[in-house]
Amino acid sequence: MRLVLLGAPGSGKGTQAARLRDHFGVPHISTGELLRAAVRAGTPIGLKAKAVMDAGGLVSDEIVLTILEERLSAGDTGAGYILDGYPRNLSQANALDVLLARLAQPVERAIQLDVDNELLIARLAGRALAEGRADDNPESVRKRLEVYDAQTAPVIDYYRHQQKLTSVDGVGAMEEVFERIVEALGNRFA
Ligand code: B4P
Repeated sequence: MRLVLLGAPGSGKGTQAARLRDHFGVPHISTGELLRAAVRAGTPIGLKAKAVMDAGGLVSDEIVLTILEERLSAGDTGAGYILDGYPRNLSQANALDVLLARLAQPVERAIQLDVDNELLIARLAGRALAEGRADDNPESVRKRLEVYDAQTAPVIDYYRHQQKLTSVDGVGAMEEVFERIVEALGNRFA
């Protein structure tokens, strides 16, 4: 199964991707996690990315594509992958199609998690208290939601035009949302 998970910050992408990984037995590849790992490790990429991430902006396409290519070359995606947080703009969506065509692993499906802004803000405020992530402060959250509307929302139409998109209601208990996604994916991947 080769799946892209789309959704605003706080929509549950990371949460559901981890469950889908366990369910389908394919790797969960989160560009946010890869970038946070680079920041923790203090690599040159991490040093460049940190300020942008903390402010709620998008890290440059070039940097993110570099870490994604590196991750995809690990050789564990033969049975598929769950991509979480990539692509985040149309240029990344195009770059991804080129990269995956080269690897003969094109995206099969895209799932969009639909959650309204009020709930997104509440969830991220909860995570700020629980985990203290540097980009979950109110100002950065506001910026991330703006960036999502301006740059990432058009990616939804990109996959709709490719007839790969299914929108799933992301409101409800985590388990309920997970069941909706599995149902949306249908028996094809079970
Ligand atoms: P990400 O790590 O992708 O962070 P995110 O969009 O905030 O989503 P995340 O997956 O963490 O949260 P989730 O919705 O699961 O990106 C962080 C930053 O990295 C970006 O702002 C950007 O700077 C950079 N970046 C990453 N990818 C990039 C790219 N491709 N290009 C450029 N820059 C990039 O969950 C949020 C919270 O909601 C959690 O606390 C969770 O417990 C809770 N939650 C989830 N589901 C719930 C439910 N059903 N009910 C109640 N709570 C729920």
